[in-house]
Amino acid sequence: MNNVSRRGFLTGMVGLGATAVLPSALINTLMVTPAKANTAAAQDFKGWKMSGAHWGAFRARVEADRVMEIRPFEFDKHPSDILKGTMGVIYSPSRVRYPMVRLDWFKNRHRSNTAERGDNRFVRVSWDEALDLVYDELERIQNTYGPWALHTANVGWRSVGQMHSCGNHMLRAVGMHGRSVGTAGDYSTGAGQMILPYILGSTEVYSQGTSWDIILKESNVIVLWATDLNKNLQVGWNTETHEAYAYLEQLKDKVANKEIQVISIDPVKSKTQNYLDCDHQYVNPMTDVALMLALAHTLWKEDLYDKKFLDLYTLGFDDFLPYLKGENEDMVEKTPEWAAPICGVSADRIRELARLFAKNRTQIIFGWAIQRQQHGEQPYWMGAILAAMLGQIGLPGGGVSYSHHYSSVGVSSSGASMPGAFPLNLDTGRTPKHDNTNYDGYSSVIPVARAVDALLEPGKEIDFNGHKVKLPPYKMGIFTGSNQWHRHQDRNRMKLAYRNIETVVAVDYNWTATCRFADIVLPACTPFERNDIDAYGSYSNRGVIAMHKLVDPLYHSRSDFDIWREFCKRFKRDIEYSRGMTEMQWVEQLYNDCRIDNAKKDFPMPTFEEFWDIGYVLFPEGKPWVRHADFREDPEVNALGTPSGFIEIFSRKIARYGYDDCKGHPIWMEKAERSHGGPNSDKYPLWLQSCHPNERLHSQTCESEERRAEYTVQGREPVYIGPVDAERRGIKHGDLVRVYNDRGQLLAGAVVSDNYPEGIIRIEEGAWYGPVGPEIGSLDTYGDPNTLTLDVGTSKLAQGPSANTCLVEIEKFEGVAPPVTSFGGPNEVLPDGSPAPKDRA
Ligand SMILES: Nc1nc2c(c(=O)[nH]1)N[C@H]1C(S)=C(S)[C@@H](COP(=O)(O)OP(=O)(O)OC[C@H]3O[C@@H](n4cnc5c(=O)[nH]c(N)nc54)[C@H](O)[C@@H]3O)O[C@H]1N2
Ligand SMILES: Nc1nc2c(c(=O)[nH]1)N[C@H]1C(S)=C(S)[C@@H](COP(=O)(O)OP(=O)(O)OC[C@H]3O[C@@H](n4cnc5c(=O)[nH]c(N)nc54)[C@H](O)[C@@H]3O)O[C@H]1N2
Ligand SMILES: [Mo]
Repeated sequence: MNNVSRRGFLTGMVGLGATAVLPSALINTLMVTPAKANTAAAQDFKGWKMSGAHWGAFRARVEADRVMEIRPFEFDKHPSDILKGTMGVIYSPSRVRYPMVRLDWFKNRHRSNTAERGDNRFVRVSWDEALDLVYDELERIQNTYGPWALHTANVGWRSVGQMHSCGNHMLRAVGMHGRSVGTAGDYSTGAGQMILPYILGSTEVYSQGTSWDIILKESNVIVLWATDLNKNLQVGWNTETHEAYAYLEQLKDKVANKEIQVISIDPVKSKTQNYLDCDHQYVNPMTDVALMLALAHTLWKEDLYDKKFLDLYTLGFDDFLPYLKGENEDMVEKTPEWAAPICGVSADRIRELARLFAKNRTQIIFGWAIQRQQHGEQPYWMGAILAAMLGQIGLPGGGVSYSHHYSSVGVSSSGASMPGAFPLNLDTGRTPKHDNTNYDGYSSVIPVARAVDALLEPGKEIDFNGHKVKLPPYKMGIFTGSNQWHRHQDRNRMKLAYRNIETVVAVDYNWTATCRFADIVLPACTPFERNDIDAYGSYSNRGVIAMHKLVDPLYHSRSDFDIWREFCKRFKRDIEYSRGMTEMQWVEQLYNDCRIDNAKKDFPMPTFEEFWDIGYVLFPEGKPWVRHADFREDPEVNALGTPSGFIEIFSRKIARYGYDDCKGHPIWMEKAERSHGGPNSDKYPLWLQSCHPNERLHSQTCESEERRAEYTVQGREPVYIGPVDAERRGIKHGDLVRVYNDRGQLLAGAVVSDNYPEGIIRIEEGAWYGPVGPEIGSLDTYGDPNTLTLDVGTSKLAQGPSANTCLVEIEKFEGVAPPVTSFGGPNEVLPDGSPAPKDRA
């Protein structure tokens, strides 16, 4: 999700949010004294610098150009432990120290032996050499092939900071040179963001949700459906405030006092379920649609559904009902008795839940993992239908949400404007050096998760959201601010695919597997080695944060801005690229533009100098807000963005596409592989869920040695397993294990936990890939779950990633374990292949 798309949704949201009208005097107080903060603590930070990360704002004590200590920003009352990994990112032994070129590429350029990719032998070059190589390659690509041969894959969790947003820098600079193949969608919500505009009129996944104040006051029942708030609210798209945790504390009290009943519908006992000590409703993995259909069936059969709501606000219930009744498609009635053996919830319990939801003010809250699986569109659609049948959409504390686990959604927006970003597009009227729009019949935009397919099935035509996409067999890829060799599924398939690509450029500050599998690696500095500015609170718009440069760029690293400006010198467009401005001039301008905007909205801000000195500006909380309330109030005036303006239970538009895996209404479909009696479970009985890490942000901070020491087992990534499955295989807590299927194999360290029922294990995504060697099938020495995951699109509609559709087996590892190869950077060699001397500066 690049900066533009996510902020784009936010801008839309701000318009809907309430603008707080408060006396200026109060705002001024809030500007200088953090609201609700421990002000005594603020005094201790004299001389400390301020910065921010996805995992929170912080203060840093710096001495003699070295960061000595990091502490959470005093406004942050629920700082995340991920902060503990920050110093280990800066001072990681895995830092990219110099521009590096893969040995065989150094010798043979684009005709290199691509099967050697991943052997990690690299030659050090100067910055000038490296940027010349990148430039020469781009010239060659544009002259020999054209824009279809270049893939710019910037979509990822690049660091916070509006000025240095590294994807923007790469896209603007490379865009000045020539056009390329871009991406649509993202790995987070591939299926969700495509399906929900047809059903509810917006992506919903990136929308502000009903305020927690209101939920806590009005809801009697909260259904946490596949969502782990306490774990996932640790990070935000902009510098995270962690304000949502204050509401989770209140919710915990209300659960204890039996004021609100919370039910977590999840195959595992989540961190949130444990924290709230709320009800846990087990469900077999990937079978939620069957459970939802049976809930809907009960509501219909027992006449518990809201006919008036369906009449006034929805379309197509009558087209859906025959499927529920078993009068078409599979001719099976979707009774609780039908669903029970599929989803593992008893028929009586299903009826009980349906009655409970109908009788109470019920707020359904979905997470995103449930759509990161095959047919991931279906549970979201069926969830909306369930909420529509309950008739509470648009009521305070009722209805359905798809975003409350993300970036403090549900904390009311202040209504203030946030700073803009360094532009990613060319300035108006400018064209690229190679002004070629001829893609030779290939698509210029491909679904992001199908980028590996493009290399393996060149020219293949696929369906995507109502149109055809012809996959371009691109020859060169540029990665920045994303770690493709963590985020994408099925490593061995990737290895094969990458043999078909001539040149890969990676820009990063730490030597990820994406660097290891690249040809030219450019060392960026970390966000803590440059000056920047960021929004504080992605949806709450709580304030603006200064990101003071803590130390100078380490080794030979440079800021992304400096890297791409130097690149642009090669075709004399560096002044145009930077608009002749320095880093600090940009930071100041982004602040001042924001200040002008906010003055108009009666949110006064101090001068830039004052702001930079204090380190932050804070705005007061906005008014609580109810999602879809305006639509409920007047569905004609405030029509939804769906084709009809109503909630679409049946979508004529999707039906017309004629897809077999996403029809006109939600359908229960079997998966390619599924545990608990589903396909392939005889051979591989365990479902591997690769949820988002509690300890990290994806692959970020995995490079921190101190942080890793806190959670690894025998130096390997943990695999969480239940006691029954562990005992059956003779596996004990702390054992080294091999996890495998037909797609790959990895080593991990067993953590036996009661949170995991039989047939379910977890390895968190983002564990750094460390193969023994470049060969296909090679053992991963550390525990990247994407060594094992399935790489298929969710459906013809969204083509999203299906990481959570994955079966494996696990065994105790016997023998001598190979050392972990993931960390510590490249094996530096001289051009003749001999080891480079260790002591070079
Ligand atoms: N199996 C499985 N796979 C998954 C998921 C899953 O649930 N299961 N989840 C998916 C999801 S939702 C997501 S969002 C993706 C995340 O995938 P990514 O966004 O690719 O993951 P990150 O680890 O955050 O990678 C960001 C990279 O950018 C680098 N970086 C950070 N800041 C800068 C900067 O300023 N400049 C430069 N040049 N580089 C920088 C970091 O060092 C890091 O290598 O993973 C997806 N993959
Ligand atoms: N600490 C931390 N927080 C993060 C991130 C991070 O890397 N670290 N990443 C951020 C990003 S980019 C994203 S996209 C979000 C991801 O947010 P999500 O995708 O919602 O997060 P996950 O942790 O993968 O899964 C949430 C829950 O879904 C459950 N689940 C999985 N499959 C099923 C199923 O088939 N049925 C049911 N009922 N439940 C299921 C899991 O057991 C888990 O408890 O998190 C964000 N927050
Ligand atoms: Mo994500």
